[in-house]
Amino acid sequence: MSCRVALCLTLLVFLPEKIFSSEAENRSTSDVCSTHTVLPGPKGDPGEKGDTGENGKQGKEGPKGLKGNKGFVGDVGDHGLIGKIGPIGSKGDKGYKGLPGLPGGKGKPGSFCDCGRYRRAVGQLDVKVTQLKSSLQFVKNVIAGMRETEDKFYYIVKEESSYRDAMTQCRIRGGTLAMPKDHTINSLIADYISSLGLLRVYIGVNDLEKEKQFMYVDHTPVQDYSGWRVGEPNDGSGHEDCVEMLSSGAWNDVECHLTIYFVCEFLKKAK
Ligand code: GN1
Ligand code: CA
Ligand code: CA
Repeated sequence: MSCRVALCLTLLVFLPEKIFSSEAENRSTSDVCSTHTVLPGPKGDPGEKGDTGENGKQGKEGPKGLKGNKGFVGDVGDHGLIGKIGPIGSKGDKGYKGLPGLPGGKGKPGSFCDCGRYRRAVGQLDVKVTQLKSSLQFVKNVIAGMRETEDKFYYIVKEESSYRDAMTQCRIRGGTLAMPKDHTINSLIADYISSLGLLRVYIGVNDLEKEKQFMYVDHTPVQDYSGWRVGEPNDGSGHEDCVEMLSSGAWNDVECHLTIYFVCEFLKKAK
């Protein structure tokens, strides 16, 4: 058997039938084997076992599983923090009445009472208490409402008085009617009048001794400084010999029987 015939037989035995379905391959074999008649040889041994195939593709996602069983009871939690103090409780009921105390000791024997004498003494004390109350009220008013400079206190007395009564009231309290001798003191008194909501007070200036010769109550003449309102002093009625200060600080001569409040001054240290 020639080499060509052997090749032809080998092809016929071992090549799968599918190969012959191809027209091109068919034609080629026919060309090789067309001139010889051949018989098939014995069946060969089975080939070696093929290699392990590649891993298959990942399967599709399965359907949702059934709901699991209820879990076991959890562990006991940590001890909680102490709670806030609660609101104050309502008042308790009134307690029972206590037992009566022991009786007191026997008093000393009484003495003869001179009641008329005691009543008179009590009456006199009442008068004194009234006077003291009045003085205390004055002191309270003074402390609460007075003004001061380095060497003097000024106090407006809210008692409507004639000029002479006003002079007396200041004197019995240890002072005089106020004598504004410069602009600073004049302004201080004016502010004081305004702060009390007043319009006018007597000051310690007058021409009682000699008409048109205005003097302070310490007998010094009004000279270097004065606070006359425009047109004053005019001796308006022919009897205007006393002087008032208005809340603006301006001075005006008025009749001395006019009853108005007044301003006193008190020296801090006796000269
Ligand atoms: C006042 O009220 P009348 O006008 O007569 C004042 C006088 C003044 C005058 C100024 C009691 O007088 O002292 O000079 O205004 N009299 C009184 O116009 O306030
Ligand atoms: Ca006058
Ligand atoms: Ca006047």
